[in-house]
Amino acid sequence: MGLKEYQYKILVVGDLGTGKTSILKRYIHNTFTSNYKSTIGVDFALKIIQIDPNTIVSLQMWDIAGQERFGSMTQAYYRGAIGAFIVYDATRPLTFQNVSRWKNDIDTKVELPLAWGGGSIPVVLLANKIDQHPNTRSPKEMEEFCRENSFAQWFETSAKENTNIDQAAEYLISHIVQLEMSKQSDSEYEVDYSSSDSGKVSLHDEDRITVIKPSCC
Ligand SMILES: Nc1nc2c(ncn2[C@@H]2O[C@H](COP(=O)(O)OP(=O)(O)OP(=O)(O)O)[C@@H](O)[C@H]2O)c(=O)[nH]1
Ligand SMILES: [Mg+2]
Repeated sequence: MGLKEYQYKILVVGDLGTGKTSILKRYIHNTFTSNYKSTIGVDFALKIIQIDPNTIVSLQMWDIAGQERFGSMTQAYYRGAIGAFIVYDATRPLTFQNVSRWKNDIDTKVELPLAWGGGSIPVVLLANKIDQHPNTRSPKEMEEFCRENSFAQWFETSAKENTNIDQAAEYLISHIVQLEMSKQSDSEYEVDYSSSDSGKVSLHDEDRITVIKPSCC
């Protein structure tokens, strides 16, 4: 049996300074810095993981600057995404207030491929910086919020202390893989870099990327 490779574009969005870049740096390079260098436009990073002996998943993580706040550019950045993280800062309640606006922005601008049945992409909510401040919302409130706003799951994270970053990523990836398996049981979905629709992504498609840097870090 040949090696199957899936490629998923994952968005990381949320307000300015909530820790999106730090979460990606932790996930991909296992590093952290307290220096804040705000992302401009969009940045991206790649991570390849083997989920079983025959399956490789290649993740394109799109780190979208908080300053892009629901702006006209996000539509271009979101295109072809198959999952997302929305990050808020547990030390700054205002960043939680914008979570539903980010969710709405994603829901109105990107859909799962038609081959997967369309509909909203799975989104996982991250309450970051819990090393600095406990999440002010109880698990019950978080669950209720996620149900009402159609989040797939939520996690309390710390990029600084490496809390729940891998777990959140694993959750989202396995959720996407399950979606793909359930929707694609008849016709197998193969990665194709030549087309921009149905979740396939070309990093060189200038229609969709205005600012590209070689890596997020
Ligand atoms: N204590 C603590 N600080 C964090 C954590 N995550 C990020 N930070 C700090 O928060 C600041 C902002 O982090 P970034 O990762 O740059 O935030 P961002 O969401 O990418 O910000 P923009 O690119 O401007 O949208 C930096 O000083 C980080 O060191 C965390 O889990 N704990
Ligand atoms: Mg950033």
